[in-house]
This record gives sequence, structure tokens and C-alpha cells, in this order.
Amino acid sequence: MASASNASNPRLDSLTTWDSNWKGLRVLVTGIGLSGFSAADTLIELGARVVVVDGADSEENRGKADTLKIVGAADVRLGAGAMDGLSTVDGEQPELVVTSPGLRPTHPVLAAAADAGIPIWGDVELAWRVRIREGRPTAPWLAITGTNGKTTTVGMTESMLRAAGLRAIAAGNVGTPILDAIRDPQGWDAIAVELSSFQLHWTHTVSPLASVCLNIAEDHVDWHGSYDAYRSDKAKVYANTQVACIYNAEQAETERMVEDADVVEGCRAVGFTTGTPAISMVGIVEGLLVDRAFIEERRNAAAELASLDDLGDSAPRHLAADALAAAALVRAFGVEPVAVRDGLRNYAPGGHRIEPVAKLNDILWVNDSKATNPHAAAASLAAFGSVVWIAGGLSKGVTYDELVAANANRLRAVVLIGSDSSQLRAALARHASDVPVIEARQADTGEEGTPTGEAVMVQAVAAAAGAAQAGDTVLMAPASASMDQFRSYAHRGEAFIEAVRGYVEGQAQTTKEP
Ligand code: UMA
Repeated sequence: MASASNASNPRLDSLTTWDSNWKGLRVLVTGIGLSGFSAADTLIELGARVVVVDGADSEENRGKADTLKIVGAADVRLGAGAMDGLSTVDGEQPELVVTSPGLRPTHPVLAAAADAGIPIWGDVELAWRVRIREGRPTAPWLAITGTNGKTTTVGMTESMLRAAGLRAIAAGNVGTPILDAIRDPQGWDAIAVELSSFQLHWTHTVSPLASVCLNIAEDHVDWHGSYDAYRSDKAKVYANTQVACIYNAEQAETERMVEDADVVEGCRAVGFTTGTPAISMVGIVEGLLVDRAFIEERRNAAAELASLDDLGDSAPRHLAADALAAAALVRAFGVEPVAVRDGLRNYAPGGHRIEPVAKLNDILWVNDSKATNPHAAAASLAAFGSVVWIAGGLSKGVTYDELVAANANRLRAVVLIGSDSSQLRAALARHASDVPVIEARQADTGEEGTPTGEAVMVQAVAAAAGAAQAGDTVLMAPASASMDQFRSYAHRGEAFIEAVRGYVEGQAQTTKEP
């Protein structure tokens, strides 16, 4: 596997600010998606010599290639052939590879770079290296990772920072490439950075002000090769943290990550818990979110931050945990308690996360497309009684046995989506053999003869409607990634919402007819 190590290299070691000497540096950028494009664009501006390679010769990628060529003298190579091995830059071996997170370390290009001893960075490492410009102090990073809850926590963190009157942005895995945030001419007071395990794999010198790993459960095993490798990459979020490493006091594994981390001297470990907090923790006491970590008198007192009501009606437990983690991050930065409360009140959750879509004939339809792994699906299944569960998709090498065994008694029926959900089907056969399993028929096909995601979802919704009874919830929480049939989890969620609307409207028509 391509090594994430960053062997000492005097030229690269000197590249620690925007104004360092990047001129003429030979860089190969792999991938021209969101992160690859932002990396190439940045490197061109810095004066590096840049070659970009991407396996997809699509119209979108050709458009991006044209843009890069207009910006500077980038050499963009698209199509499968471009990714066979290590490309040269101006006829010579690259001095640096900047990779997109989607490429696995075993990818032939990255494996070849590692074999040749060429350092590999991600866009996040590049962003850290260029954050200082003309000596101007730049925004500190509040770094967030975890198997689930990252996007919620990064949004809450951003909202709390803004409530404190600070100019803040959520960036990274959440969608805005971190390099785009760094290059904003107005600058920021603080950046809430969502980091995936893929991105952390390729970071080396990032030093956040505060950091958190919210939780860890099996995910992305196919990319990392093993659970241990995934866990090690997640643990990198704590490396070089300056003020506070925030851990989940209900998951000892995250505390162990902090214990093992090399941090800046004086950095503290701070826990978050949905129970009563011990000293140096944030937690909940009688419906209040409280701080026993960042106040002088923490030995015998706690400061009120917000109330559970500030999270909205009957907020699930994991939302309170995310709020506490966000609160700890901003408190480490010195944000006042009132801004934690106001930030939570202002926070508008992102879509596709346990989102009620419709209620008809006492059947509730819920979209949780964001549940892309078993851990996330477990949290939403636990929130409902009797469920018709729409699930399946790309499994990413995880196992479903625990999830199915723990929830078998709440399943009325299961509707399988996904081009190959055989692993989930097998787990259902092992642990929920009485539960009817319906495969969404992939009748309609797109132009290339493959089933469209939308068509699959229409079938799934029709099948679920047939199986559901009054009082049930139809929950689309696939426990799998979406990319086998959809562009993204958002696309999958939209297809579900659209299909449910179509079904509900169809029912209304039927009841109106004489
Ligand atoms: N590509 C190849 N060969 C490969 C893989 C990809 O050529 O083997 C090319 C594709 O043709 C495409 C480009 O690489 O043109 C896509 O690169 P990418 O998959 O790394 O995606 P980006 O568009 O750069 O988006 C990435 C993150 N995507 C992934 O990690 C898969 C986005 O997170 C992130 O928002 C964005 O950078 C900005 O930081 C998305 C995600 O799915 C939301 N993340 C995963 C998750 O949350 O579970 C980790």
C-alpha cells in the first residue's frame, strides 16, 4: 500500500507558507474532482509545474481541464490510460504527488509514486502548507472526524462561531474544498474543518487548534485495507493539536487515540458525554448542556451552555453528542457560552439525515440517505418502532450482522436497493429469516441499459408501500454508500423524496376519483 509517510525532503520541508518558493516544483495531481481541481488551481497560482491525471474522460472533466489551461499552463491527461502509471512532468519524475481522497492508496499511480519515494500529500496537507500568506496570521482550524456525525458537528461548530460574531466557514469533506476556504481573499477568524479518513491518510503536518474524533465504527474497509488502518487514519486528527483534543467519553477507543497522539505541549484532553460530565468534560445535567472543562472553577462547578430544547423537539441522543463535541471545540477557541446556545438555536441541519418526508394513512416516510454505513443506520433504526427498511448499496467491505441482529425485531419488511446487496441479504437470512425481503425490481433502464437510480427508487417506494401497515415507518437508511446507482447520497435522498411524493400524489388522485 502506498505509504502515508512523508520522508524528509529539504525542498518540500521548506514549503510552509504561500510565499515559500513553489516556483517550478514538479507536481502530479491525481483526480480532477472538487479537491483535485482546487489543488491544481492553487499550485498553478503558486508557480508550480502541474500535470493533472484523471481516469474519467467525461464532458465535465474536459470542461475543468479547459479551465485549468486558461488559468495557467496545466497539462491535463484524462481517461483510463492516464492512470496506468506515474506520469512525468516536463519529461521528469514529479517531486510531489497531490492526490484526491477518492483514490485508494493501492491505486497504480499512488503505488508507483510510493515505490519511487515521491511524497504524497492530500489537498488538506497542501492547504495547511499555504495557509500563511504575507506573514498574515491565518485562521485556526477546528478539526472534526468520526464515522458518523461529522457533517452535523461541523455545521454546529460553524454556527456557534458565527453566533460569536466571528467570520467562520465549514470546509473540507463537508463539500467546500479546504483550499477554496484558505484562498478566500477576506480570510476567516476560524475554519471548522471536516476531515474524512481518506483525507487524514494524506496529512502530515496539520496542527489544528482543537480536534475531535466523534466516534469510530467499521467503515471504508475497502479503501483502508483493514479496520486497524482505518482507525489509525482517523486517529491522525489529533496529531499536533495545540489546545484541546476532544474525545468521546462513551467510546474509550477515542480516548486511547488521544493518549497515543503527539500533541503540542500544554494541549489538554477533554471528554464529551451525554451523561453527567466528570472534571475536564462537557456533558448533560438535568436537560442542560454544561461545561466542566473550560472554566476556572471546574473542580466543583459547571457552566451552563445550552439546553436540550435548543436542539429542537425530541432531539435524538446522537445530536446532543454532536452538539457537545462542537461546543467543546469552540470553547477551546474561547467562544462564550451564550454563542454555543445561539449557535445551536440557529443551526439548520443538513438534509437527508433522518428527515421526515411524508405521512399518509398513519405511515411515516423518512429519508436517511446520509446513513452510508451500519453505524449510522443503527442510530436511525433505533429511533423508530415498526419499520419497513429500504437498504442496500455499496457495502465498502463492512459487515451487517450486528446491525441486522440488533434490529430484527423492529423490521416489518426489508426492501433492497443497490446493484449488489448480497451481503446485506445474507445477513438478513442469518439473523432475521422471518422478515420478508423484497428486491426493488430494476425494470426501467437508462440510456446505457443500466437501471437509473430514480427508477430503482420508484420500485422501492412502491414495494415499501405494499408492505407497510398503519403505525409503521418506512425508513430509507441504506447502511451503504450510494455510488453504485446514484451520484451521491444527496442524489439518492432526492430520488427517494421524489418517489415518495409521486406515490403520495398518486394515492390522492386515486381517492379523488369517483
Ligand atoms: N478518480 C479517478 N480514479 C479513482 C478515483 C477517482 O480518476 O480511482 C477521479 C474521478 O474520475 C473524479 C475525481 O477523481 O474526477 C473525484 O475525486 P474524489 O473521489 O476524491 O472526489 P472529490 O470530488 O475530490 O471530492 C472529495 C471528497 N470525495 C471523496 O472523498 C470520495 C468529498 O467528500 C469532499 O466533499 C470534497 O473532496 C471536498 O473536500 C464526499 C465523500 O463522499 C462528500 N466523502 C466520503 C464520506 O463522507 O464518506 C469520504
